[in-house]
Amino acid sequence: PSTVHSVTNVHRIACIPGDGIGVDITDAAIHVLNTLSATIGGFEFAFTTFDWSSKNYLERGWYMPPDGLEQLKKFDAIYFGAVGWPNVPDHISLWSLILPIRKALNQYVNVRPTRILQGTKSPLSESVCKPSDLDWMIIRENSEGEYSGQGGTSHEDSPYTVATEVSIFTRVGIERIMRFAFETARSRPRKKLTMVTKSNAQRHGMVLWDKVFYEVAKEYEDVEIDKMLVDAMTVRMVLQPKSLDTIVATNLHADILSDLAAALSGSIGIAPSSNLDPTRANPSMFEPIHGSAPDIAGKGIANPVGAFWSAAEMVRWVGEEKAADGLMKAVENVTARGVKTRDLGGSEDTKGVTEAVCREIED
Ligand code: GGG
Repeated sequence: PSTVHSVTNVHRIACIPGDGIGVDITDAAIHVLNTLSATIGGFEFAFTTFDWSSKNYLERGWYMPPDGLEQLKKFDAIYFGAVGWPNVPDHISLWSLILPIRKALNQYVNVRPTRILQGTKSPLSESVCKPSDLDWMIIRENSEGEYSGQGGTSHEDSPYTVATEVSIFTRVGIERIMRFAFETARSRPRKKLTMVTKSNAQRHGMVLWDKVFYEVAKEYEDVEIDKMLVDAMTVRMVLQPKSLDTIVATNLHADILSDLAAALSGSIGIAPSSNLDPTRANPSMFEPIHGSAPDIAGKGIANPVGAFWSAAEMVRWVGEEKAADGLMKAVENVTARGVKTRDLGGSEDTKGVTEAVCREIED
């Protein structure tokens, strides 16, 4: 008799639940991912959880141990919950955890897809935005710009305090994000890329940003392009959502625009993000875009959909395309049936939505 060998791919995942509802939704995501691998078969996840949080910082004085970044390099991907807690200044928590990880692991692209899921609604009226009108792919530069961390403060605690926050834009940094954005736009049906800038007021970095955009555009003649100032862009997102498809913007601009995008698609609770090292030399990191929401932390009512969508993007990145599609289909079947948390107009809690998604995967 012949022996049948079944091959199981094991994907090593570092989990950093972080703070507040980050813990609630990471638990939910792990449960769903385990259900997914057990149901589909052929792959599994080996999760290692790291308690790198503001609680840790308040008790021990550090978020990550000194070799934390080296530890993360041993994994295939990182799943991140949220960071931020009332007793720790936000710039300390961000600069102790999430920003060093993005920078050290060369995650220079942040991808933020936005669309209206079945059974959910945009706050925009139907005359402006039918469900199919809002389908955007926001590409955020994730390594430099306004988040370069350069600057300083002098004459502190005096009326003459001076603080500088230096935005750094490099040709290499701009070129690589533009190429990623053009490739993304080319891969989508509409082949359309809108570049966001503020080069009328910011006359150095943003002018270089524009210049490199038009240079790279010459390599992508099949992609339709346009340019928007960031202030006008907010208006266009609200009044003409259908006119947009792929969007590329700086670290700060895309951070702000993607929160607006999430709200226009129904709730910030559904929005996913992928921090990618496209070279794949380092693990990429997947996290919902929402923060730690201390006011509802531990109450079991956080919306886990952004966490599931981020998990689906992670599953796709590690090569399990079919499973990723299956997970997103399960999530949308659940929202379509009206099983939703309160932010989406439903009455379910985190556990109710999570169990419903698991049952949908198993069916
Ligand atoms: N899960 C995302 C999170 O914790 N976000 C907190 C935040 O403000 N992040 C800033 C950023 O994404 O740059």
